[in-house]
Amino acid sequence: MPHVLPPLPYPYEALEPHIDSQTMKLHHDLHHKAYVDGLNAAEDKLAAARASGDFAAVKALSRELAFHGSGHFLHCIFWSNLAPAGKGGGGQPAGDLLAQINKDFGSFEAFQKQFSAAATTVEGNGWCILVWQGPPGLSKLEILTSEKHQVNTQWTTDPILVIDVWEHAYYLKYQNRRAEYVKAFWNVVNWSDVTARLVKSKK
Ligand code: MN3
Repeated sequence: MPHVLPPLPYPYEALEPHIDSQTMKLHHDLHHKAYVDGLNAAEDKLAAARASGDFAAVKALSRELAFHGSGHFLHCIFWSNLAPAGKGGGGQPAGDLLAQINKDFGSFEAFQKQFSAAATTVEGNGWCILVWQGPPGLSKLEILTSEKHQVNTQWTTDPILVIDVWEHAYYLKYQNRRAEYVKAFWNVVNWSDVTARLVKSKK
């Protein structure tokens, strides 16, 4: 089954003024679409290699699979992590997520400062990712960054909150002012979605 580009769960302009409509349209319709197309192409070529027994290109294809697959799946989480400000987006988390954040980071304020600092200082293209570290004995939230998203930073974790800090995610509106984009991001975080991801990961 080929992968398909999922529609945004809200209109392009829904996150204004924090994330602008033109960026959302380019980011979703062109950038995310390219990952979906690239992932399908890599899977098709790997299937052809298995059918023919010719694995001469497997090194490049494995990289394509990781690059486009990671790009596709992280963007799916990113879109669903966001919601219009004041209509599901922004504010603070509650319930299980807030309790876990307080346990692992001391307070929501301390968590938010660490996440913002980590997102702002990722070198070049990348992501800042809140993950659930699932194996028994670990069971905690951690903030990780990925400078090349084809390279996973910890294979045992589930990403539950991600921010895209590749330049295409903010350059039209914020140019080189990534810190302003990261600050605006908090106004559109959909904490219900992040909490649901945490609850599912803990099971
Ligand atoms: Mn992106």
